[in-house]
Order: sequence, then structure tokens, then C-alpha cells
Amino acid sequence: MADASGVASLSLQDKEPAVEMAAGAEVGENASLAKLQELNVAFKLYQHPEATTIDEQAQHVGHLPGVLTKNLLLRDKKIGTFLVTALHDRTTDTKTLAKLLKLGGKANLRFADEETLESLLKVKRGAVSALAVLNDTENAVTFAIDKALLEQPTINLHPLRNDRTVSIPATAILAYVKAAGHEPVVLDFDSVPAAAPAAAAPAKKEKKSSGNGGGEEDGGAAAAAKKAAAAASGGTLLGIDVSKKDNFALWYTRVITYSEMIDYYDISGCYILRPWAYSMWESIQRWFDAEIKELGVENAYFPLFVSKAALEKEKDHVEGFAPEVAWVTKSGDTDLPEPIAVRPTSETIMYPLYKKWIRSHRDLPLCLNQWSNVVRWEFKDPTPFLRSREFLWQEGHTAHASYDESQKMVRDILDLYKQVYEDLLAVPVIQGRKTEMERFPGGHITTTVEAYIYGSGRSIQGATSHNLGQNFGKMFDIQYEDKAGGHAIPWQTSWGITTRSIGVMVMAHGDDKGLVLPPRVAPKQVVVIPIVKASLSAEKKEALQAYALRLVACLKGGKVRVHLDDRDNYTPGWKYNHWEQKGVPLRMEVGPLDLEKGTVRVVRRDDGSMEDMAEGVVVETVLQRLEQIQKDMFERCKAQRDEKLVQVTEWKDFVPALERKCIVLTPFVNETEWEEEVKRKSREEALAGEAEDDRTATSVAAKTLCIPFDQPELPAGTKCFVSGKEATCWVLWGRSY
Ligand code: 87F
Repeated sequence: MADASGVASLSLQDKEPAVEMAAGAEVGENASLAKLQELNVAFKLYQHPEATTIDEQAQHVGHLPGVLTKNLLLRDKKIGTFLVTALHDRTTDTKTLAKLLKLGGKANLRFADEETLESLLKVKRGAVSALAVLNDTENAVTFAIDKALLEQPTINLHPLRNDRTVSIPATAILAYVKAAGHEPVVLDFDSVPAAAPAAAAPAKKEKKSSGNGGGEEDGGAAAAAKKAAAAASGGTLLGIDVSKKDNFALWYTRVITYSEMIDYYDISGCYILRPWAYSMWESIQRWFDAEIKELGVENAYFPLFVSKAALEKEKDHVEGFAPEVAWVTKSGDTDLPEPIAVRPTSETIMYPLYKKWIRSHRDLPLCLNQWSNVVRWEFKDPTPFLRSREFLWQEGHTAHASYDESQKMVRDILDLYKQVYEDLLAVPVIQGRKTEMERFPGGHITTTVEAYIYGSGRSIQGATSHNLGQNFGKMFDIQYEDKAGGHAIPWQTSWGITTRSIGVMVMAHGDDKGLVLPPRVAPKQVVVIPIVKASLSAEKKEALQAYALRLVACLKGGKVRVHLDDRDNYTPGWKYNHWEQKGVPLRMEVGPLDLEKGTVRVVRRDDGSMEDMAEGVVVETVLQRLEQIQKDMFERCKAQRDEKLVQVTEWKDFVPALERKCIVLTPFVNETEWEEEVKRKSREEALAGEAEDDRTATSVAAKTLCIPFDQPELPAGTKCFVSGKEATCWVLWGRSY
């Protein structure tokens, strides 16, 4: 963000407001939240990027009601260890603290180091707060708290981790500390005059505190300046510090933020798609748009708003979705005469126009598509790309003179969706029809492509293509004169794919270093990194730069999306990590030796393999490698999916298969009551008496994903795995998003 003078404003630019989250899932894993719950403390939980200093924390949660705390672990070898929690802006030099703690003139108080912090309070630097006393089971630490804090209505503090902030009433602190077996000492900071600032002539160099734990450098302006200086000299890069296997959800958050795909926003469930992510959406758009045009579909744009009357015209289908519809009720301070809905989908916006435009058989087929955003006010836990309150999609709506023609459109589109996933995103999908329970209620048949995420063991609906039959035609009174001069109702379809597809791709391919991008959607397919050592002569440097530029020009000529990273304030190593996090498929290193030999070193992001290529064959070889990467990524992903795709014929094997993170094909009677029974029974068996949060987006209950088009053989007399009745088809089940 820039101010009027065009100068970037650091504090605003860095601000990443926290997102409020449902505490349900976290309570089970976080002892401090569990303790708060046990004590009946009403709290709010926020998620944000890691904040190791008060300043960083303030950037994320500074806008929330309540105060932040400064937390210091101090130690006197002879007297003991103290955890002091104070108002965020208190002066907290060791002298003042020793006085407040009444340690006497001989005390030699020091800020504890990180090791002490971790061993006593079992939290990392930057994650310390009063809540950490819970981990001091040996009672080795004396807890002391600023009296003024206890007079605040609300305190915001880290619940043992520095990427969360919990808001609690200050009154709850003492109860919590006592419940954790500690007798709190209350400190009156106002009774001690603040020590003179040390700026003029610091007698001794003493480590300052970050305010959230051990004795690290200050996190404010000084740290920002230090960070900038480090970057300028090719300094540190925040690496992904959590593995995909150990904590999939956190890993995903890290990957999408560190790769600069997503940024957070101060409205829960809404996210910023940064250029790196938006470019992938553009790749999908470009390809799909060209394909649907081949099928005779034209693009149009319909309004964002829908009147209450129009939305409720087709009450039956909207009924189940009603809680998710967002309404505009005011302009400025004035109430609108009628609330206006923000489109959650556009049937009710478009079909009144279809009624107007479709008068004769000559007006058919009418095949329109729009690229737009939609809003669905979800209450389940939001996840960037997968479940957000506003998302981007295309919605196609077509009308035909015959059922067969409409059904052909439904299947042609579903094939295109399969190709988006498999050929562009390198994620295998299973095509099929939804069961009665899962189909779009306004339609006749819903077809789907279903993907599987190996990291979480969950399946996910990739896109849907509906045959609407004549249902909407009847609801919206769309009639035309057919060839014989009679009245007819058109056969309609609708279909959509969303930005969710990008999240699926990230989850499917990313690794512990970050994003891994399939070349067809990678915003940059190759990054060229010149290796310029300071010791190199000016002539050599120039020659190297010219060589790199020549390679870039050749690659561009071959239609390769290439980027030259010749920034001189970062080391090659830093750049390698940076572009690895961003998932660029090929890295090209160009050093003095390569220049001499007329070669380049090329490293694949997906498998880390490297090779040297001669300049003369760089373009054709790179193009081949990109194709190979695309293919290999798909095959690897498919092998993982296939490993988890199992057939089960008896109930006793069903939940165990789900527990092994499988998607399960079973012979099924295909009746809604039995589908409900499977949902209920599978939840009950998996939870074994535990409760499940209603708002969880990731239930343990099994859902039908689809009735795959590709059906295994079903010999006559095969029994349904749950009802024991005769099975009518094979159905695919899974735990899903
Ligand atoms: C949420 C609120 C209101 C889904 C909703 O799948 C209405 C709806 O109609 C709603 N969520 N749906 C179903 C959307 C059906 C269909 N629309 C065109 C698609 C593809 C694109």
C-alpha cells in the first residue's frame, strides 16, 4: 500500500488481520484452550500467520477489542525463575522487574534463554503467555502479573502457539493460573518509577526482550530494520516449518501464504487471490473458455443482485440453501424497501431472461456461460480455495430442444472438467452420477468429478454438471413453439467449476518445501538464476548476464513462461528456496563454469533431479521436460489415489477402510434411507461415543461421492454391503470436504 506520496507504508503493508475460527477442532489438540473450556471461560479464537513479537501480533490482532500482553521469562540462578505478564507497553528492564518482584538488591535477574523457555514452559519463542503456566507441571516458575492487566475487560494472548490469539476476559486469568497449580503474584508497576531510557549511554549491553518469551532481540522497529538489512544482504527466508504428514492443515496454510498465492482478510471466509494464484485461475479459464466456445457456448454477464421475489420463485430448490444467502438491506443508513440478495448461483437471475429469449425452436439451443464471483455465507470452517464465502467460478446454463441434446452437453462438459483436473492440474478424478440424496434438488441428474487428497485422506467434489430436465422450464414458464407448431418446454443444463480446483491441486502436489506446480498452470515454468560471485570480474559478470538473457530470450521464443531472477540483493541459495516455495517446475542455474562449457544446470522441482543441458538444445529439452513433469505428477498422484481406492462388500470392513483414509467402492441398494443409515452408522462407529462439532467441514461420517460411470462387474444376486438387500450398483464412498 502506498500513501499519497507513493511511499510504501510498512506497517499497513504488513498488516494481516487475523481470522476468527471455530475453536471446536483446536480444543482437542490445545491444552490451554481445553483448560479454558473446562473453566467455562467464554473465549474467541483467531488464526493468523506466526507472530513472534508483540508488534507482529499487533499487526494481526491489534484491531480487536482488548489488550496485548508482554511476557517475559526471567531467571535468577539463586532465587528462581519468573514468568511475568504485563501490559504490552510496560517498561520491563530487569532492574525494574527485580524491584517489583521484591528480590532484593543482590538479585541478578536475566532473561531466560530459549532452551530454558522450551524446557520449562514447553513453548517456542514468541508463543509465551500467561497460558503457558499450564505446562509448568513441576511448578518451577513463579507467575507474576501486572495489576493493571487484571483491570482490563479483555486480554488477547497466544494459546501456546504463536499463530493463534485467544481473547479472554481478564478476570479468567487468575482462575486459569490457579487451576494450573500456580499462586499468582500481582505486580503494581505504577508503584515503581520507570527506569531512565538507556539510549544515551548504555552501561552494559543487555539483551532486550521481544515481549513474548526469551531474551531475543526486540521485535519492533529494530527488528524490522534488521530484517530489511538481512534481506538486502541475501538474508533469511521463512521456510515451511511443518511437514505435510504431521499437520496437514497448518502445512496447507503455510504453503499457500509462503508461496504468495493467498493473503488473509479481516472478513472471515474471504481471502485475497494474489497474482500467483490468480494466474492459475486464468490458465484454467483460458483453456476451458476456448473449449466451451467449440461446443457453441457464448459468454455473457448477468447482475450480481437478485430480488427476493425472483430468488424465492423456485422455493423448493432454494429452501435448503437459504441460510447461506447474503442480503443487502441498506444503502448508507437508509433501509432498502426490499432486501436484495447477492447471487449464490444465477438460475433465478438468468431464467426469467431465458423465458423472454426462448420463443421459437429457432432460438435453441441457447448456451450461455458467465465467469463471475458468487457469495455463499458458509458457517462451516472456512479454508482458502476449498470453502470460502466468496469464490470465483464459471456457471454455464444451456437450453435445448431435446433431452438427448441436453444430456450430450452435460457429458461433454463433464469431460472438460475431467480434463481440467487431469490434463491441467495433474489430479486424477472419478466421473459419476450423484445419488438422489446428493444431487442438486432443482435438477434431474447431477454428474460430478471427484478428486482425492492423499495428505488428508479426504475426497472432494471437483465440479458438477447437471441435467435439469424440464424442472426449471416449468418453474420459470419457459415455453417455445416447436417445429410442429405446438408448445414445448426446453431441456436445460447447468454446470460449474470454481477456484476450489486450485486448492485441490495445491493439496495434491505440494511437499514439505512448498508448492509443486504442474507446468501447464504454473505462472512461471522456468526460473533462471545467474550465479554471480562478488569475486567475479566485471567482464565475467557482464558475460554471465548476457548469457542468462540469451537463454531467457530463446525460452520465450519457444513459448516457455520464463522468469529471470537477477536481483543482486539475494543469494542464489535464497532464490532457490524462494522459487521452490512458489513451486516453479524448473530451475535453471547459470554459473561461470556453465558459461564456459556452453551449458546450463537444470533442476526439477517435482523430484529434485538435475541435469546439464547444452545451450543449443535448451528450448526443445526444456519443453520435453515440462511435458514429462506434467505426466509424472499426474501418474504419481494417480498411484497414490489408486492405492487408497478399495472395494468392500461387507459392513465390518467399511469403517476400518475409512480409518485407513480410503475411498471405498461398495455394492449398494441405492436407497436414500440406507444412505442416511451409512452416514449415521459410520459416524457413530468412528467417534466411538465422542461428539463431533456440527460446524466441522470435515466430518468423520462417510458420504456417497458418486455412482461411478465406470462400474465394476456386479453379478446378479450381489448383496448391498449395508442393507443386505440386492445391490443395484457400485457406489463410491469417502470422508469428504
Ligand atoms: C446456495 C445458496 C442458494 C448451491 C446455493 O452447481 C442457492 C444455491 O442453488 C444453489 N448453493 N446451489 C446449487 C447450484 C447449482 C448449479 N448452479 C449453476 C451448479 C453449477 C452452476
